[in-house]
Amino acid sequence: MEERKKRIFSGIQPSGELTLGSYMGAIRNWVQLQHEYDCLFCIVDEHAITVRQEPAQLRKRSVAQLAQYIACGLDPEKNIMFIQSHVPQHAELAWILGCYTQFGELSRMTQFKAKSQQHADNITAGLFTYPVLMAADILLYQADLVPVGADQKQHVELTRDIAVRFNGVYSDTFVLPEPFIPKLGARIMSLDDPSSKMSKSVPDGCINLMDQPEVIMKKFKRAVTDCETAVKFDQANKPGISNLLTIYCAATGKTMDEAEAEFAGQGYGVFKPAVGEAVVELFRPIREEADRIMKDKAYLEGVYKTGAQRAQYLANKTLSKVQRKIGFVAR
Ligand code: AQP
Repeated sequence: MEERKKRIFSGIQPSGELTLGSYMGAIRNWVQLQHEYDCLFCIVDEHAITVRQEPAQLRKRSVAQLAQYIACGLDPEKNIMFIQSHVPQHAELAWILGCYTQFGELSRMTQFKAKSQQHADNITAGLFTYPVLMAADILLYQADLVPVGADQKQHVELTRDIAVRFNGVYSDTFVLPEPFIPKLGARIMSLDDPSSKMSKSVPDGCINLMDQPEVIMKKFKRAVTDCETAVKFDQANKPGISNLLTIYCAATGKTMDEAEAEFAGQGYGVFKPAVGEAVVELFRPIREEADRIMKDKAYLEGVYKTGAQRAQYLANKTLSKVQRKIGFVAR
């Protein structure tokens, strides 16, 4: 039998503008990996509603995010690109997997703890079971690899635990996925507060993919650093500068040693705008291409509709197998 190519599933919530964090932690790696793997790239709108969204904004952002994926270099011919809510098998499998997930496991998820503090007035069951839906997203496609930033590692590990448990009860059903976490840029921090992750639903300290150059430059010039002058990577004592160095290296392809040597003795007044320039140049062609693609609504609709059909075909295979194994009557 011909061996199938290894498969990747990954997605981003349309819960805000795509950021430098989403780009460095996820999309940039997708662009590389699309050449070696069979890939599914999703806009996970069902995850986004685990916290309150404004409907018109959610709809607009979901389509804009697809345009931005394509502008970043993801090829809709090569990859399956779709919107999660267009493939109802995600929600169906999530229900089933929820019955194979422990309350205690979900209670230990750090993202749930952080987000329930952030949204203390609206801690929904959906926010709590978010990792089960993520497990369904991944297992539905028998993904081998899940490229994510470091913050999502715990969810991929839980996905594996659920899959191992299910396979143990019903014999091999799911491929066990591995997280793929980049060496550089796995955790980009906020420019306002280098102790917290840059997050698209917390606009302060966030660089957005679609920000205009002057906005990017302003944000970098204002970035929080320290009261020294040396441009040196030192995570513990210089978290702001270390974050900026990481961004600079990821944006330019330079090594940390090269970057430190380049700014030796120059001070932050030179370094911060240089990081800004590097990001401006990295994002400029993406922003221009995304603006162009956004004007072609028919093209985008074609991409997400075709993507959903192709995804449903694969999703159905797994879902039917699962339903049969657990004892549901065939439809
Ligand atoms: N700051 C970051 N550094 C590196 N990687 C990051 N990712 C997100 N922020 C950073 C990675 O990008 C993908 C986005 O996933 P998501 O939007 O589905 O979930 P998230 O991790 O919750 O992202 P945000 O920006 O923090 O969104 P909100 O604010 O809505 O919760 C993932 O692969 C993530 O690891």
